[in-house]
Amino acid sequence: MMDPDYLPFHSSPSKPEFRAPAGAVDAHCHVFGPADRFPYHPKRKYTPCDAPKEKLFELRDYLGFERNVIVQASCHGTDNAALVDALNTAGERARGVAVVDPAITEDELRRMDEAGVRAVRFNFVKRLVDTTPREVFVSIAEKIRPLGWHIVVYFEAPDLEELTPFLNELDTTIVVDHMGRPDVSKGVDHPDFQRFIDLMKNNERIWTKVSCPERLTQTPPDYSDVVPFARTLVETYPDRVLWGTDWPHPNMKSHVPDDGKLVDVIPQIAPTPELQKKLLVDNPMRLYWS
Ligand code: 0GY
Repeated sequence: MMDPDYLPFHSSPSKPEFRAPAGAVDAHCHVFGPADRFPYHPKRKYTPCDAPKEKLFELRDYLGFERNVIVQASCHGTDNAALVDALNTAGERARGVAVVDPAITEDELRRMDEAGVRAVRFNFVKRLVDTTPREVFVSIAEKIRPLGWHIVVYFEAPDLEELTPFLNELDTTIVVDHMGRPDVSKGVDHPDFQRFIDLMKNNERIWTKVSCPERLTQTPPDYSDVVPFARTLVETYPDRVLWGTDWPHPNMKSHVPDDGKLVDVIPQIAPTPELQKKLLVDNPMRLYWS
């Protein structure tokens, strides 16, 4: 049973006005369960509403997208079975980001690679996971190196300063989820967001997802306060940005996002067809499909 205060995903999102370019990739989304086939992890911090692969692929088509990058979420812990099952169904139309235990074998990693996994996720968000010692992350980074995978990191803005040396030591491509979760009430020029811009300036291996206005906004469901943050990153680092719906939007408290409306934010954050193609097609294809 899902948590009593858990908000399920939107049952009838609007059709977006924005038409994504051919081959567009939703580079941040999840599959949850169904729990009777893929039970949630015993150590999870929340129990979501099932969000099975069929619903994700239906939404992909409805929104006018071609491909998904499916990210393992904390409610499934290090059991990537639902993710791998979705990847096997989607074939070339999906890639995956797994969460793994340091004891994982080379064989298990190779099987995930064959299914389409191309990265591991390191989660630093304390409300979602217990703290993982840095040595554990380092040993996972070593293990995935032969496969050429990259690392996706999820943290919140106050953690960035302390995390920066660690991120710079990881000598692989790193993708930061949701722009490092800035406090948008502080504005783009605030030292906190400038620190994030500098991180990307000083380290060309760092990419980010300009996703999650629904979590970052102070004025839901109006996402305009988040637009300047995403647009600054898209215009400054057009070749290192990705976009995703974040469907099915776990742990939303303020409102249930309408995925069509989230797609309609794209032309505000990537105002030209050139920027839109980089964000939605060229960048994710380079990172996940080449
Ligand atoms: C997201 C954000 C959240 C959850 C997870 O792994 C997760 O459970 O990523 C969140 O609650 O902010 O990216 O889906």
